[in-house]
Amino acid sequence: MSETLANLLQETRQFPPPAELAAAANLTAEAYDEAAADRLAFWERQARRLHWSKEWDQVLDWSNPPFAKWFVGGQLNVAYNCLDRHVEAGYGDRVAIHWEGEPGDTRTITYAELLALTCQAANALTALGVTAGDRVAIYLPMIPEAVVAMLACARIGATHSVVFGGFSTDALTNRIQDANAKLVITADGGYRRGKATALKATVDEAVSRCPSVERVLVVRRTGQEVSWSERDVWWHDTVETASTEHTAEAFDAEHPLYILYTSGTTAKPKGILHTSGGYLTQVAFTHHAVFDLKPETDVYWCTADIGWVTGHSYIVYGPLANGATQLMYEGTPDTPHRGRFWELVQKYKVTILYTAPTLIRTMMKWGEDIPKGYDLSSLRLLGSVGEPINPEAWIWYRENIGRGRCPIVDTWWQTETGAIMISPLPGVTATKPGSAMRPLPGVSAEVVDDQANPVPNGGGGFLVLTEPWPSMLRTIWGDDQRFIDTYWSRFDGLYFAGDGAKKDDDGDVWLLGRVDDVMLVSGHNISTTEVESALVSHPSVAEAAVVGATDPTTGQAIVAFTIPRGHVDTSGDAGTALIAELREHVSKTLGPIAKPRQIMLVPELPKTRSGKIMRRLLRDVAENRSLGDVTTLQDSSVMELISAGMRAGKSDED
Ligand code: 6R9
Repeated sequence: MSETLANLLQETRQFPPPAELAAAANLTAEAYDEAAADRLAFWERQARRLHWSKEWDQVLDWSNPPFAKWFVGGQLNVAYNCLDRHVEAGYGDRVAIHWEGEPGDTRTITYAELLALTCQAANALTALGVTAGDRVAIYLPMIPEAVVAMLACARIGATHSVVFGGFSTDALTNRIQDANAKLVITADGGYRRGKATALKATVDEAVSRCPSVERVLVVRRTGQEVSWSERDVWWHDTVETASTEHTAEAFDAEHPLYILYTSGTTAKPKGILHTSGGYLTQVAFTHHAVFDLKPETDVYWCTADIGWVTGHSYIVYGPLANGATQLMYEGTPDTPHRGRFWELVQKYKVTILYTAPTLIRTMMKWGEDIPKGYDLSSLRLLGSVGEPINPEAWIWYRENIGRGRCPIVDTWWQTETGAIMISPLPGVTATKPGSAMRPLPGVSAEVVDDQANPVPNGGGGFLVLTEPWPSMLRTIWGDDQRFIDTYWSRFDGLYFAGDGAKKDDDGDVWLLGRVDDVMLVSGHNISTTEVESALVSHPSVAEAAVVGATDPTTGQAIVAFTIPRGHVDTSGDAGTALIAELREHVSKTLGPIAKPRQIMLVPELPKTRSGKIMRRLLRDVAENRSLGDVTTLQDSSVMELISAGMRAGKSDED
């Protein structure tokens, strides 16, 4: 029998939950049993965390798969659940958002204030002709108005489509056109890396190609010069002069809440559609369960941008549905200095931090002396999302940020799943560095081989979801067939996530990267993640990206791009010696089959705007092809540096 995916990496360290946290945890091990006993009854109980204007008649309608309906017949208002009910319960004075601008300006917004702002925006949107079912594009920096705009749409039943503020005119144009948006909400600009960047100019250009757009609503953030047309209105002239009273109307549980385009690198972006009742149920439940949120005392910080699903589910809808107090930061981690994030944790006494492996590995590269300079004793729980977290990065995070005290929750999920699916429970799970561990209560996942048979413990294969879940995508906007083809056709009746995974000897799940990236070396399927983790486990390495390049003898050969840690000397002979040592290190850690043919030492890696490594571009470099489309790249000069290094032969090869 041929293997689906080799299982090379062995990791035996394990960390039980801190006793104090476990004793007061929001969820105990019983939650798994309760959900297993009756999954739908479990989700029904979670739905009761919300306020429903009308109770549902049926928990799940799965009579027409893969088109699910959750909480059929139920009605609720998503914004009411995130705002009004907390104010009505007496928590109006609780801070919802501590906001910090990149230049250092701050705002503190209570739940009562956030409600008033959202009511004003809802009234203004209505006055601009937006009604339930219309699409609204939101193209804003990380300012509180972004949250207000999303909630105002939800309040009046308009479907928002948030487009990341770093995207180009073309990306914005395509997304506005695909959704036929009637209104665009933007700002003059925003602050990033110490500079005021322009947004309005991009919108002007995009909108000239988007006949569906009737009005453009503009927040003044930087005060920079903008051109103006009849279709434009200022936020401060409309929203801030509108009434602060607005009665929220209830909408159907399956009313569309938002479209979010996945950052496809080649094909046309997919408009992932999420609806209301099931989505809000699962984001609220998971935020409560996975982050162990205590709304009275915690200060929660998710460092994602609002333009990604993590910002939607774990800055806006989950935390606000749970009445959390959170920090929101406009800028980048290195402005004005590399300690900015830790300075913010210290200043706001952040207790729960949710960030991405890319950020952790960047911090590793900058060195542990930077976080050492700050008081991080307020932290009690750390989270990770976006990519597999290499065991050494996990340990670095635990030691240098969590100071050995805080549990780490490595949360696997996707834009399509809407909410966290596989993750430790912080008061229950003994975590393993690099593993997302088990599906959450109420979630059914499996690792299967190419015949859809579950792999045994110790085996690798494809990650699938075997039962519908409340926050699942409902379709791809305007393209049901593509929804079926992309996610439901590879394995009959199963949702195929596109990720490789393995089960260890205890049955715990380890994510191994996108299956498109798996390398085929001398007949063995080797995951990029495992080789990258082996490289990162060397003390001189901060970050690594691995690709398979065509090879005349082995089919594909492993080529690794490696970023050294800050203190490491890579000049001349020292660099050559390090490369030889790293190849040996991988061979020893994973076996000779995984020994890279080539290792390049590079200063940066090509990443998407959400921080995921773009291996496709590195494959082009490794195979000496001209570079494909680099427009979704975070920093396009990175590729020139890497290609130049490759040409100069700064690598080692047998
Ligand atoms: C939330 C988000 C989804 C893809 C997903 C997987 C990767 C996310 C991960 C992870 C390993 C984790 N991914 N979390 N891989 N461990 N904890 O990132 O959504 O932008 O749609 O990306 O990200 O490959 O399939 P999205």
